Amino acid sequence: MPEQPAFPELPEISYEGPDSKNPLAFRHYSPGEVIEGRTMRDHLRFSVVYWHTFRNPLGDPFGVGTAARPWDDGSSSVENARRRARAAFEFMEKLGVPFYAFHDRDLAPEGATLRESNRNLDAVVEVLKEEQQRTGIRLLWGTACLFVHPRFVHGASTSCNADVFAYAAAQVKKAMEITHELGGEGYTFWGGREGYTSLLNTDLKRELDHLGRFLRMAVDYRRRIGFEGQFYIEPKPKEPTKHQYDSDAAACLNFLREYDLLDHFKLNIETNHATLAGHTVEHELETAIAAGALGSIDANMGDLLLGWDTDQFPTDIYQTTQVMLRVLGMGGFTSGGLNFDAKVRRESFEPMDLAYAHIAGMDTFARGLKIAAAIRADGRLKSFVRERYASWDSGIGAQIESGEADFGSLERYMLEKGEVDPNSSGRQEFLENIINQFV
Ligand code: XUL
Ligand code: CO
Repeated sequence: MPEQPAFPELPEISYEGPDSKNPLAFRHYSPGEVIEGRTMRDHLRFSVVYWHTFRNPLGDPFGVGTAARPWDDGSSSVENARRRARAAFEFMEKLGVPFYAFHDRDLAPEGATLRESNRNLDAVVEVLKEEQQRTGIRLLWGTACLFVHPRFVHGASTSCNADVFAYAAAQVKKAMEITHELGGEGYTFWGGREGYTSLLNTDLKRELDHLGRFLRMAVDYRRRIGFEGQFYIEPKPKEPTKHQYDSDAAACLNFLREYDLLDHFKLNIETNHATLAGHTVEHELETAIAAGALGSIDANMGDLLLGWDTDQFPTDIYQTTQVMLRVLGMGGFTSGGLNFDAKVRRESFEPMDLAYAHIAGMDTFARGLKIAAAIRADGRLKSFVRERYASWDSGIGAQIESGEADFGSLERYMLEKGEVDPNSSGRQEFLENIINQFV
């Protein structure tokens, strides 16, 4: 802990139950409470993101940053970065969050050379290691920032300039090393500028091949250093580029299959990226789960009236219920978790807003978890769906599913039968009302 606390007004947050009016308490997140055989802490695996929570100045395209962060002197000194790391752990410890996640460049300032940047990073990793040991807080995943610096103007591994590919490789190599050193449970690849803004100047096939080559090198290097954390790809359709190659879960899965990388990666699904892609988050989760590839979740939400990645703290109980239904349905997280890739609004600029935002996000997910478990225990939703597909459990349906049937046998079957059995109603409104009974 820093000598002077960074968050003097923040106590350790504890569970006080649904009736508490204390804004600095959990109403639903009771870490030790067991649901479906696991504690809430282990189901939810909350993680604080370093970039938004400790580095985002809260600017927007029309105005400068507003964030008041008294522990941060605003300089890009290594000393400031080390002090910031202590403040981050004080915050996470008081909140009772078990994990965090970072980009290399959030942690430490970029130096004049790669060598200097690496040295800066090592100086901060030293503090992170101490703080992890002191608090027991662990690293959910690390990643490299391959999109802020002007050298990445045309992308990183998909840049038209081979030197940029080389720089990105060197940077990811170091980011993987520090993630490994800190015992990280995963490593994420988000294609910050891996895409294009105009096809007129773009060799799409060549860029995709380069991205495939880059990820293959990462897989090879992971083996070299014995890093066993899970690799994730994080889909996002656009922003900053007009088209990002890892645009949605289906595009990522197709890419990974095409480049024979599917055994080495899972997906990190982010709510607001799903909605930017024109999908619901539950669609993206189900697509990933169907391929056995849901790894982790960047938990946030968007704003229906704004068409960009607003990265808001998740406070929509209906949505967290939908997410937790899928997470419980797949048997829970293994390496992944609920990583709050979310930032407070520009208007919420005081340090305590960071606490209120995380408490809100954690309680909203805890409530979603409880509701999802109740819906599952009730069983009506599941049995409706099972019933809806009952024609596949025996007879002609079972023959089709097992591969026994062919076009000839199906024609014979239908010629004899004449017409299909009547369809039954989809009962959407009836089902929506069942969900509402629990929310
Ligand atoms: C950007 C985004 C990233 C990744 C990590 O929209 O979600 O912060 O989560 O690079
Ligand atoms: Co994200």
